[in-house]
Amino acid sequence: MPFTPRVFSGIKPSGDLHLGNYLGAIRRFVPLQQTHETIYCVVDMHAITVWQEPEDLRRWTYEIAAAYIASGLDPNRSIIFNQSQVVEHAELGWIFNCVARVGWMARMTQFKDKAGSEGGENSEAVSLGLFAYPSLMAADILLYKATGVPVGEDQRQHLELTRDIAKKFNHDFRKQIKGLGLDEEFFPLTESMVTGPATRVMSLRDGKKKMSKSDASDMSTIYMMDGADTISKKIKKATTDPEPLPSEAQGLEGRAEAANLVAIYAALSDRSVDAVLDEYGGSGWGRFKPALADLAVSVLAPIATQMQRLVDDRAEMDRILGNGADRARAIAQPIMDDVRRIVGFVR
Ligand code: AQP
Repeated sequence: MPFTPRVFSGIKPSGDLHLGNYLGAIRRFVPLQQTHETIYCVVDMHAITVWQEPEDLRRWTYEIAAAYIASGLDPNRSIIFNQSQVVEHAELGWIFNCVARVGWMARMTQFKDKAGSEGGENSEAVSLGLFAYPSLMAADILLYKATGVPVGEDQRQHLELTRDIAKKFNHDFRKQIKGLGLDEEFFPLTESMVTGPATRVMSLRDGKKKMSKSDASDMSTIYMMDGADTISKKIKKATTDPEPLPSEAQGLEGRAEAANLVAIYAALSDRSVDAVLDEYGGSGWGRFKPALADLAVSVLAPIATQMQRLVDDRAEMDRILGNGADRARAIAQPIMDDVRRIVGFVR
């Protein structure tokens, strides 16, 4: 039987949401509601792989759910919830810890980056959870047999690993899967959906560094809740080179900062990089930066206002997250029942 076209994605509440999260993930979640069953999660269990103040974790959890809705996700259509409310994520994550190999995890560049920044040379100082992060991520996706995951470029390697885990599970348990009369391809080989001009938004201060929640420099990151003046100031002060904009995308090669700002403009206006350069080719930054600032404010300001309204109404947010968790569980539980039988757990 073919798998239901179903999308899963999540964001971890580990800091204030930024333009990279918006363009690389959230904005792209919205149109998928028309074509897929959509499940969007706030992955709080991933957030605690590095220390989080519990009060901040709670606040960011509400903020991300609010950002989903304020950006156009309809909670009656999409399933919106926080991961820890559906305990099956942890259960399948554990099973996948026993399917995945230590060597697979050790190759993950995100782990190497984070272990580097947390523990210096000594990657043994980081949590065990951080090391196992990708197998919990595989569980998030496969718990719903999701066929696609919209993410930014930085998550591509983790999605490859999700496919490796699905393949190994399907292979290791093929006899049991067949014996139970289930489809041989029990877990799908989920596709990563990394599309659009801004799948890797870079820091405004350093075109070689990803824009990230945990960047210490405020000026390098546009936050979704930044006010209009702050957004304009950050864009106007963004690092660039002295050259005018080229007329074709090729002319952006070797100009990381310029390429980043043009990609942001393209993604915010739903145009291609070429279309943006058609309009701005030959212009200097004095023309382009104010236009980008106006565009960013016109997209982000109404979202921020709506986010604030939603986070102020915790009762409503709790209702939405609770309802989403109930609907998520209804999909996950029958799949977990099969997994337990396949693995040989007695119930
Ligand atoms: N700079 C980015 N450009 C495009 N997409 C991005 N994403 C993150 N940064 C960029 C996408 O946002 C989604 C959620 O990411 P996450 O919060 O789960 O983890 P992350 O990728 O580690 O994000 P951060 O902001 O860098 O958080 P910290 O600093 O806490 O690690 C994913 O789809 C991701 O691709």
